Amino acid sequence: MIKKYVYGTPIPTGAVVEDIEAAEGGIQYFTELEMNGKIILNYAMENDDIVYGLGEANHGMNKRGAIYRSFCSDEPNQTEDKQSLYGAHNFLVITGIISVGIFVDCASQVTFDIGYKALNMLNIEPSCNDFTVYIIEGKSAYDIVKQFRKMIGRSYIAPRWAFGYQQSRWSYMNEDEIRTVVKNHRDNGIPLDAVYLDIDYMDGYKDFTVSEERFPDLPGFVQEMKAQGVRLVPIIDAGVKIEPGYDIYEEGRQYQLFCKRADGSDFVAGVWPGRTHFPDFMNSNARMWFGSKYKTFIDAGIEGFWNDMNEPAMFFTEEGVNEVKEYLQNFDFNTNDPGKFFEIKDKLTGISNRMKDYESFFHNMDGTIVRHDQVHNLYGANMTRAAGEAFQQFSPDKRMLLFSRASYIGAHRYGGLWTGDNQSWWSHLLLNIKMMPSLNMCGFMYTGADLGGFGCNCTRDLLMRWLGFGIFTPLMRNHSALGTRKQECYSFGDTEDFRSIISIRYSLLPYLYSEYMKACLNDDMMFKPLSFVYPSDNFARTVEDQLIVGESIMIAPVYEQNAVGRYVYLPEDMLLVVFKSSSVRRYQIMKKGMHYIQADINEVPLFVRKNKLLPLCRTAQCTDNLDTSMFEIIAYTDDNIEYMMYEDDGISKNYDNPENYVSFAIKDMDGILGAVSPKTIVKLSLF
Ligand code: MIG
Repeated sequence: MIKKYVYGTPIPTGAVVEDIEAAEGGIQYFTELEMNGKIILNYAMENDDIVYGLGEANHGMNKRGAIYRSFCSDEPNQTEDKQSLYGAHNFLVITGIISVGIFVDCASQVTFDIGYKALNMLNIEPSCNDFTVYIIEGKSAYDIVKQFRKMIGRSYIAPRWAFGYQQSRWSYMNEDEIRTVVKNHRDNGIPLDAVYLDIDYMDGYKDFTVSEERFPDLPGFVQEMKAQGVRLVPIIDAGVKIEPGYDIYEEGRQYQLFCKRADGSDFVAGVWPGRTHFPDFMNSNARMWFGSKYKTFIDAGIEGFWNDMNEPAMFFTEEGVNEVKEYLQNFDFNTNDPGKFFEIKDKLTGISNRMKDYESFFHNMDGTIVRHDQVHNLYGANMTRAAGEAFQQFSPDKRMLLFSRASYIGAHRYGGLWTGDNQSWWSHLLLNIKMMPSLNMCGFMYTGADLGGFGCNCTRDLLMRWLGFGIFTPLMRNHSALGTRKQECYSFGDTEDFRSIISIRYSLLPYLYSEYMKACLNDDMMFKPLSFVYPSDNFARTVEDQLIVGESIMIAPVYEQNAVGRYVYLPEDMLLVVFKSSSVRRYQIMKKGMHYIQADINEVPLFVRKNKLLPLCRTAQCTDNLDTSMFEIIAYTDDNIEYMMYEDDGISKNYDNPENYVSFAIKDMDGILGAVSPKTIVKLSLF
């Protein structure tokens, strides 16, 4: 049951696709206050209520105890005190004795105080009085999520090759460097499906250009890589370089497709290419225009893109720098005011992503002029939409890989997301684990974090453990920043453990892809908190570092340095499978309850649920070579069970074809349980 309440005159966000009529009367469950002319929504939480949601956000799965400010932010330093990350996903579920969902559909900033100022008070404060609220009632948190997902429409679906292992790094400077990356993977038998082109492939960081010197023949290079089973995925930045003669710049200016200042001039910010204009993604012509530019790359054989810097991130503006200059000129070096000691530093670092700059430019929303800060959270989302709609046009039958850094709910229909600039910290591995279900709740299904961490120097053990979790996430990409220690698997000496761990991913791939597809097609989640599957288990409600992945397995990643295992809570009897590689495993049936399980640095534990079945195929060096005619089956059962595996060609869009389901069944045959499937079953391990 969904009720919609409209406040003021909201700017359309495109988040909701279902037609829902506004409800009569006042909002339910929440109290509405007006303070200083601003509307605030309050909810009195019970002591035991859990609050799930907020998509890409800091802290635990349970969001209680902190303040979150939903405002797409270029925040590479994601310490625990940070209130805003790259996405703005305003959906929450409060669940305890009763369960209630709330989606605050608002194009500008919204602050969520979830028991921070007052332990049991949930306080939602949109920055303006024009927004829509959806209140969702349901019998459980999970039920509410499914209703919400249906309301916001089917999630973007990635091609199957994007489930392969992908290697990225900011600083691959030319074709030869990329050839070396691919060769090192292949020579060491480390599977690989894609390599990313970060900003250095461009000519002067100009969007939709390619440096002739460093990539003299992109179409040829794309084919050369594809012949080795490797796709190239270029980055696209939001800002367009100001450079007379550069076609994109000239067209944008000529057709008025850039964001403008109050005086009508094109807004200027300093980003990678130097002085840039921002395409007005809130304008449908600008979206069509920018989207059409991706075609150059698609014609060159490219099948995937990542959209970056679309919060939009700004290093500085001239206005901001001038303010600082003036401040410095007037700075009194004889000051004894401690406040000033810190102020000067803050003034300097404050020139990036300044609120004042966000308040100084405007969008033309097809006739309506809107100041940027009022639609800030929609900017990146509309860049994703621009690309997604363009792909639909010039590649209607073939899927493209697309994911973005900034996002708002609604963008989940056009692309996935990666969680931006994390760090090589153990705490960020844990954050990655906790974020997965929250992202799924908000519709983002093709997601993942920079494995190994983007900033800082990664250590071998951290990368191993992070991969041990990353083998389950749809986007499985190792990415690192310029200037950090080299982070490719072969950069840490011995490669055997890396080869083994990534081989597990490819064995699991048909299962993971199947569960991903079924979740997308049924508005469901692929990653669930334990409580969604075992709602009456009170201890399961408190577990935040284990996840249910699809219908058959539970994972319990090791995320602590020097750990040789971890405590795991089993909400029912399960089969522990510890993978050392795709083919080397040990098994143990474990009883419901708490256990310490051992998992060496090069081992990945997973749990097969009772009366569920896990299909595994033979590993491969890339998804194109995956043989899915033969399977090994692991099942923990004493009864007849069935598993429906979704399998299609992984690239066309005939999603709802009933032939895309393959059945695997364990059946009693003459008193013995055996496996049946249209696939060849090479090995059956029944427990
Ligand atoms: O200001 O393109 O999050 O993945 O490697 C940094 C360079 C710009 C930020 C992205 C990161 C990417 C980097 N970009």
